[in-house]
Amino acid sequence: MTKFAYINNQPFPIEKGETMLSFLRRNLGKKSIPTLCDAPNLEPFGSCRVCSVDVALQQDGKTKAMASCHSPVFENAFIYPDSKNIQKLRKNIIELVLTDHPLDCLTCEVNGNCELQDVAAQVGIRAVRYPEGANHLDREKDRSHPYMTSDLSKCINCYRCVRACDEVQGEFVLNMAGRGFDAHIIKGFDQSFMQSDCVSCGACAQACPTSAISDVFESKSVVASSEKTRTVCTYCGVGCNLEVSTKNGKILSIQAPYEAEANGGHTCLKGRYAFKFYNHPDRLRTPLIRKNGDLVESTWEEAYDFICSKLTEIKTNFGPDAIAGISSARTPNEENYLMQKFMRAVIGTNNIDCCARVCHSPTALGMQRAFGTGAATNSIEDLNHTDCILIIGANPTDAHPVTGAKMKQKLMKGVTGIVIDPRRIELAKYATYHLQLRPGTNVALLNMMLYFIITEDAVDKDFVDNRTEGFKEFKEEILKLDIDQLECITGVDKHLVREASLAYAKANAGMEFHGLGVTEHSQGTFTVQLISDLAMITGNIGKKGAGVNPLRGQNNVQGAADMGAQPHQGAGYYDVTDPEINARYNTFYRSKVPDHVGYKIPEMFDAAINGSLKALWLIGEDVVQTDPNTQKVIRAMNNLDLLIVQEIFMTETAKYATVILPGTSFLEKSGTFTNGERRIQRVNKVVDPLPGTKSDGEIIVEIMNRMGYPQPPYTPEGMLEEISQIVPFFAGVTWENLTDNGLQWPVFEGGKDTKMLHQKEFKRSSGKGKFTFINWRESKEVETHGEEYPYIITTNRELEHYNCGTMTRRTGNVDILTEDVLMIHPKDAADHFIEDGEMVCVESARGKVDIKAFITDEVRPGVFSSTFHFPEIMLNNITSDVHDSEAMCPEYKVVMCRIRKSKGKFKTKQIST
Ligand SMILES: Nc1nc2c(c(=O)[nH]1)N[C@H]1C(S)=C(S)[C@@H](COP(=O)(O)OP(=O)(O)OC[C@H]3O[C@@H](n4cnc5c(=O)[nH]c(N)nc54)[C@H](O)[C@@H]3O)O[C@H]1N2
Ligand SMILES: Nc1nc2c(c(=O)[nH]1)N[C@H]1C(S)=C(S)[C@@H](COP(=O)(O)OP(=O)(O)OC[C@H]3O[C@@H](n4cnc5c(=O)[nH]c(N)nc54)[C@H](O)[C@@H]3O)O[C@H]1N2
Ligand SMILES: [Mo]
Repeated sequence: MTKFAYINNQPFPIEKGETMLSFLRRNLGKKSIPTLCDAPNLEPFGSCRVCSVDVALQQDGKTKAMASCHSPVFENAFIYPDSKNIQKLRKNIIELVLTDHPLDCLTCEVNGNCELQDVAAQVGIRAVRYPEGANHLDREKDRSHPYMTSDLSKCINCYRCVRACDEVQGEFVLNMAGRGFDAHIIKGFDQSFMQSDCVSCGACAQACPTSAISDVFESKSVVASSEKTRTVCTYCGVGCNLEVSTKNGKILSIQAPYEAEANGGHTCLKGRYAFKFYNHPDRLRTPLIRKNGDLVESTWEEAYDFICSKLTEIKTNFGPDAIAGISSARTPNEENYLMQKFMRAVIGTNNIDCCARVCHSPTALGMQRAFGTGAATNSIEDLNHTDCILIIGANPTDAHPVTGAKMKQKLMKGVTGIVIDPRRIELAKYATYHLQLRPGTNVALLNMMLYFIITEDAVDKDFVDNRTEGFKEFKEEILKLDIDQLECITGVDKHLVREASLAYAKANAGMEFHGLGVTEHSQGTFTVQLISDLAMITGNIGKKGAGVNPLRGQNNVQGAADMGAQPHQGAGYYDVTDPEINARYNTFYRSKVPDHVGYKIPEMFDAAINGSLKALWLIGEDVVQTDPNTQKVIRAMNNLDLLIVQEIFMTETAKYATVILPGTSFLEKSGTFTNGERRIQRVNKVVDPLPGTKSDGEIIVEIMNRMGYPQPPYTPEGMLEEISQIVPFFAGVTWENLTDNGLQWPVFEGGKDTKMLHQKEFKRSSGKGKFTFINWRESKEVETHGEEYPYIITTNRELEHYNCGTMTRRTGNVDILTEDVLMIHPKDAADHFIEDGEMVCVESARGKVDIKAFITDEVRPGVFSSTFHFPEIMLNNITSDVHDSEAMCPEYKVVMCRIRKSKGKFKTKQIST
């Protein structure tokens, strides 16, 4: 039965769990009640009392002032939100707050939106009666950080920054020290932002209602009077929504919209602050063509003519399969769709791939085998409904920081956490179990878990019987395993594995997350199949708070594969070799599309080296820096007749190009990105393209037309309409109905979307999930090189830098993290007389790199870890081109190496920002 409460004696229905404030704002409007200490993404606090309202138990009865933000609304409450008494109370509070605040506050033009000013105006305060009350106006400003600054003379002790740091990011850097008049905000042990453990997410700056903590602004422009555009972040697959403030075509700042479903008012430092690359002097601004060995500026006309005549010549002389394309998961769906269409319908080859190959291709394949669909089964929001979070081979607080922060919050509040990682990642510190396995032994470890779940009778029999197939054979194989041998292989205590498996199996709902520590291995696809087995055996699929959730890497890697930027499946994951599908594509594209599988990226390089591949068109992927075995990649690039690089910066790969086409960044174009939870979101153009550049979509369309294929001019609306006709799970997607929060595919005609997959049946032809047993196998890398190179080096990522780093190295992030380092355990360091900060040489069968040692017990003895963000190091000089046996994802994570002190002196080149 509906319950009512009264506002000014008018009845309004109450919703479950509402506070008085949310009840009042829902019915009277967002701005109806002034608040200071309250913020949409923080827990109610009830400290400033500005939100007070009069409440009586009966109509016009005796009232009591109550802070509405933390008082639950109750049935038959009579609320008087603007009584005379309340108006006076609010004025008094604000006046006292202002008394302890710089006196020019009411007239100052701060760079952010000043909520205090707004609230003062709203309650009718124009002057302060007791100016001599101020006691902390001489506080020092903190100018240590490239992005955030504090001027605590403006602080009103509302605790919003402290709570944002605790409740949103979970970093606990900010605190209130002192008592009474001396109460003041401190960072860490009374340090500066830079000295403290701050991760620069900016949640405090966004939360601050004055500008006591704020973003650092380049100019004095006033953000409040700027234009605002909503778009989606270009970095990782979380897909944070951004609200970008611009003035006169320049970006001033970025905030996180509170109502964004993907990130709810939060971002990391990349999303919020690392945008200045967009108009950096190093941006490519004109096409370049190689003439007599040098890259020379050209017009777009010349570049197009050159490309079209070269491609035509190669196609005529060597056939369409002598040409290949690599599409960019950094660019929108529409551009990826066009690129694969160009390769298939205009050139006539399936030689098209994208960075999913080196990333989550095993996820797509493994999950397709087990469930029929290769995408995350659940939504990130499900973290609110889970009892157990299992994270294998992923490091979310660095690589997917907004999701990582949510996980951290859950783990701190008592949700069971299981981390399976050779490194002690940040979340391992909050988890219940950390299974610190030897790199390359996931299959053995997951088999141990599956063994215990079977032998300890923790199998969800109903789910297994009704929803799956292949269990009987699977179980027989699992029971044959020798647990002691697996314990030895993985290096993880079997008792610990047993406990962790039972904790996951017995949770009401257990949610699995995985990353590259799973996929970038020779048994990557098999590991994903075992992860799927683990979810099925425990019935953790098709329900809330559960599922298999790959943390997809690039902002649009899900989308690039959905759009068909892969050689075996076209747009919508249709098998290119199926004659019926082929006929469908032929009709749709009005062109003959080949029906044999094309080259995957590593096969492209092999073909270039052996001379059968002549031309490669590469959009937004720096393969020389990021693909394994750099010297081999360089050989491939050098052996091509035509290398087209479409980029925003002169990357390591672009240096080998025959032609360079200057594209535009996400801030200069419109389209859609699909995040890791299948959410298709609108990317809206924020600023005009830099002069001389063109959007990637426009470039592809112009080349299509010049090659004789009529493709209408690029618009996101038009492209989505075309895509929705061929990609079945986009059937109901239109530019308009995506609105602000996007839609999660499959999207049906009419626009209904899907938060969770496989609720009733799986997408495989039998409708059942498939159990598969896989035995662990030592990597060839270890077998071949283990003796000569006894250490393992694996890769991780750092929060501040993104992949090849072209973008983040051209922002203030480089002031926070300046170089790649080698994590080495104290024991290994001591064995080789290596001191912290010394240069070491790490050598593998492919080559060697000089890198600075960072001694830490975050890694286990025998295992090193590093990053690949800086071209001065070029870590991939040592990685191997051994691949996942099924999906050909490189085995970046297990590289055998040896180490010695290095004589080399080295300094990272600082790019001026
Ligand atoms: N800051 C930042 N964020 C990023 C990126 C970035 O470069 N910087 N890149 C984006 C991209 S493209 C991707 S794909 C994602 C990647 O995000 P993640 O999947 O989290 O990637 P990594 O940190 O490379 O590897 C994850 C973890 O695998 C562990 N690991 C290594 N070997 C093994 C093993 O054998 N078994 C297990 N269980 N674990 C192992 C590593 O120690 C590491 O902690 O991040 C995205 N987000
Ligand atoms: N050792 C080691 N190596 C690895 C990995 C590892 O774990 N270990 N991880 C691998 C993984 S998972 C991945 S995904 C790859 C990532 O490797 P890359 O895909 O090469 O890396 P990104 O830095 O994401 O850069 C892509 C390029 O796109 C450009 N770009 C950005 N936006 C646009 C745009 O809108 N248009 C155009 N034309 N260009 C644009 C950027 O300037 C950048 O040069 O690295 C892989 N390499
Ligand atoms: Mo990736």
